[in-house]
Amino acid sequence: MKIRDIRVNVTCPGRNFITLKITTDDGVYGLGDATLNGRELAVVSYLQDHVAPCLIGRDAHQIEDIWQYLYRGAYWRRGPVTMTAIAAVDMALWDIKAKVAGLPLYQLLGGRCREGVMVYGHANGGTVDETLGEMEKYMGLGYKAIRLQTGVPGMKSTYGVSKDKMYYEPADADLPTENVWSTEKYLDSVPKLFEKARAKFGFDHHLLHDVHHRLTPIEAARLGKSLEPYRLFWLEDAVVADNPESFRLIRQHTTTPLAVGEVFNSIHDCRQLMQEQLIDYIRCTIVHAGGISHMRRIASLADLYNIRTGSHGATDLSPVSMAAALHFDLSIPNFGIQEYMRHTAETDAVFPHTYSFKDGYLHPGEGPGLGVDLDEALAEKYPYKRAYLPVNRLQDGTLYNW
Ligand code: EZ4
Ligand code: CO
Repeated sequence: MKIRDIRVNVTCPGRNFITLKITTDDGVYGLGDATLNGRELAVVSYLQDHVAPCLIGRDAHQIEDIWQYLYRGAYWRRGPVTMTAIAAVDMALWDIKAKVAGLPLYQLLGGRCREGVMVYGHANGGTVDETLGEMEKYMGLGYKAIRLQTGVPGMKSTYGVSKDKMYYEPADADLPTENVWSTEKYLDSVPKLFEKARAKFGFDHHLLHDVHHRLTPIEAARLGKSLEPYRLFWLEDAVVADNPESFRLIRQHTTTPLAVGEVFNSIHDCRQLMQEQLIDYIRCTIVHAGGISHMRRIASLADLYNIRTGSHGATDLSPVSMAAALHFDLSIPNFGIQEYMRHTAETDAVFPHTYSFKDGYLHPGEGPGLGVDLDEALAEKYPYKRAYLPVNRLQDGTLYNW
């Protein structure tokens, strides 16, 4: 079954998505997400100019060989652009294989290990009370796990607090929006949010929080310690993980579970954090970490150290990624939780899919393959629109992590 055609679809139904479509000489096609938020066209070129010419005529069934060919064959290893491009090919080939087998993808990955995929939703608001009102809505929708983010008094904007209550979209401008950050103000506000949430709603729901890489290790240690009474499911991206040893310091001070990895693209980014048991959840995601084939390796390594998965699943990961994540999440023993940020109706219409939400769990559906399609005629109506993530500056103007 030879690869006959490779196309890269670019569409912007409210936000940009890049989708790879691989078609075989039998007429079977598979889809792969290739969206890298704010740097989309770099992956488009990588796929069109450098990957597609090498794949035409290859056997679509040889998923592992093609993965190795693209990874080793480039000579230049790793990196978000390369690993996103490889991920898109890998996802599309798994989709093809499962379609040919006539099975939902999770069956080819070893079958289901659980009934459904527990997801967390995103309650946020400008004030603590507004955030708790949103939390109540998520509880009403059946969510078992909810991430809480709230505005910081004295700061105009912060990560995770949206203008639109239904959807959160940080890549909001033609040039990067400039935000101002104060660690001091932030550190005062977070424990108050969780104290009030537990006092009001008790301990029946899992609660999560995303620091979005904004603390130093000792600040993160202090935050983790101050949140211990509220028993978080996890504290996410407490510090930048470029230096994995930062987590050693946090670990020495707090039992609040730690999650990291949404910007990782390789098992080598995870290795030391796992082997030294410095984290509890690994947030790598199929689209940015080399596809299903590479994520299986990451999850297997994590399992050796009692680390569970909690894959990134924000709106910049397309429904193709979400479907791939659900098949993967069902099939691995050490799944923890899956992030789930709703897409808009426009996005859902461009990517018709079989996955569905019920009582806090997502289910991939039982059709063959990933269970997602691309409506190309509709996609064409939404041309690419340049959009950047914001940047962050300290109050004195120093550029900081967003
Ligand atoms: O900022 O996906 O946990 N989720 C996140 C996301 C990221 C965006 C960046 O593209 O941190 O909201
Ligand atoms: Co995050």
